[in-house]
Amino acid sequence: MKIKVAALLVIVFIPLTICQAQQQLPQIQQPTPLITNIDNRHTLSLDGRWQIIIDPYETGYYDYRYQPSPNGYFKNTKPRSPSDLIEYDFDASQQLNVPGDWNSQDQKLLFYEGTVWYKKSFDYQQKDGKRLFVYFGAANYVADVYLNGEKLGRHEGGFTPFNFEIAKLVRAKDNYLIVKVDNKRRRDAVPTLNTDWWNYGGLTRTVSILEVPDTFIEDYFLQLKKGSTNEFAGWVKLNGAGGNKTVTVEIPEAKIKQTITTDASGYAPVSFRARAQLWSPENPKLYQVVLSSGGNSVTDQIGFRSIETRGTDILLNGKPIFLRGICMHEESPLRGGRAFSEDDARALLTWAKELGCNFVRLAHYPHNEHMTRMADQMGIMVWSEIPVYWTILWDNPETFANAKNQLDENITRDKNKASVILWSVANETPVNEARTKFLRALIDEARKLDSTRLLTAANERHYSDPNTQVVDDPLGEYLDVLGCNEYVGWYDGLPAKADNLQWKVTQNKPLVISEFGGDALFGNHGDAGARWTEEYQKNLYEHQIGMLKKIPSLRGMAPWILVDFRSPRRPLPRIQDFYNRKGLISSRGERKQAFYVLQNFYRDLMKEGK
Ligand code: GCB
Repeated sequence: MKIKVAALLVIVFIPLTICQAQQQLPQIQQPTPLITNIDNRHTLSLDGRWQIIIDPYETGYYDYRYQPSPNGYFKNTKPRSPSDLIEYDFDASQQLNVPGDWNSQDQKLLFYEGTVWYKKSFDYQQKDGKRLFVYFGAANYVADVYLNGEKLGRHEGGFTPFNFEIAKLVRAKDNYLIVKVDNKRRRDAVPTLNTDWWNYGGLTRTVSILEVPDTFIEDYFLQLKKGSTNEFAGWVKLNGAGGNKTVTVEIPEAKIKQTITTDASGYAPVSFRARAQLWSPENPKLYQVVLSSGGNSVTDQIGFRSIETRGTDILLNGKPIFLRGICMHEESPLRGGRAFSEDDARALLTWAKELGCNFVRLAHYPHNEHMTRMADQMGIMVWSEIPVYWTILWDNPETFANAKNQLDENITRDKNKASVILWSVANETPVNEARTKFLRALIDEARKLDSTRLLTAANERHYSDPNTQVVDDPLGEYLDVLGCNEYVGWYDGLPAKADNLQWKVTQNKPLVISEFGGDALFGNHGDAGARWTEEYQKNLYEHQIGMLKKIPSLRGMAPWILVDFRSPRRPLPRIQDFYNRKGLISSRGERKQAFYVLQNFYRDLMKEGK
């Protein structure tokens, strides 16, 4: 009998407890729809020195019962009398630069993974009829954002931008913006626990306040229609309008001026025919595009080109091309740490050009917007990727929603960049049904948002016999371009193994070898058979090139990688010292021997008109 009563109590009380817990959970507000082309809008920069509090136990967020505390550090409370007990003080705390990761700014934070609180004060004289947003280029990984003690919301994902509307909370003097940034790795996150790059935490990209009129141009898409070189198509989206507002789209140099009218949700489709000079690596022509509506006007520099496939060919503006590429991480060649500036982007892409590249794979996550803008200007085609890497939780709907959101934000930010020709949905994921379903849904999403670009993923290959490599991942069926990573000569045998390998690619689509390579410490010399020497890496590249030349459907390559980069997976003392040494250039900018092997190969390709 007693047992029955206890069971009844459990039945009655468990649901109640769950309900109460749900009520107590703070509401997670999502950021407002992403505003694009922030660089060409009226903004106030919040970059510079921010005060920070390192909070490994998240004392500033949870109370001692591990419940979210209503009086966390985001309240920025100050003692009002000498008897008040306040155990933190932003104003007396350490400072860090924003943009910038915390790991490379303070030696004690090099390996730190956890929470750091950031605070910035600012004054703002509001003007009538203006709306205000705070915009973050990126925060790695979860950001909880508060203004003057009120929560604006939360953003998850370390490499894409987000914004919140703030006018109601802003006052003329002493606003305080506080951001809790947490870069703890999680099994269910994107990426997951296991990667091969440094988990740089913090406000890694620019932060600004954006001022816009009541009704403003939130976003727009203007590209050539798939397969066409003279039909322009896209849309403009107004924020704050009812329907029936006019928007003007002008490309003065091409003598184009179109006026369109928005529907009830603020959208207006754009389409017209015109002849324009097409964007290409040889002629990276960008047009000034001016969009205006009411009191709001936004200017952009957009290139127009078509990109498509035909059989195993990739066609740029209707002509077959070969992607002479290189992979790169978003690490500064000038300072170390996360790259974030225009100078970082220019330095990296200049090195890629020196190598003879017309293409870069921005691995393994969206890089900052300077990279894609610079690639537009310099005429370098881009593979743009989200961090769906290795072994994420394919069956978890929240993991999927997170990956999809990162994909959406990446496409939203960069869909007008002519340089971006490929969206990649994943890197080296295991072949199974749940994963293929997950990735297929991402591919569908990307096609829905952008019908003009090609879809790819860096997949793997396997052996059907000791001399035959097979590329037959079922995901290939849904891709336009087959990406394939292989490490013949490094993880897979020795370099000469490449000489006798045949490649069988089952799908009749272009193949891009999206990675190959091996580690060499710059200045470490020895026999070509000795690992970690420049000679070994050079030899590996020579054998690889010999093999790749024989693959009939090969339409591009992006060896791993332009520059050595930090990785916690690489501890070997005196050789790696927590760097992945597969760079063709050292982290100090020195070219290794293999750099020149690839450079010569790319020069030969160029001579052949590829
Ligand atoms: C890979 C990964 C890349 C690694 C690389 C390596 O296959 O895609 O992220 O850094 O190999 O060096 O092992």
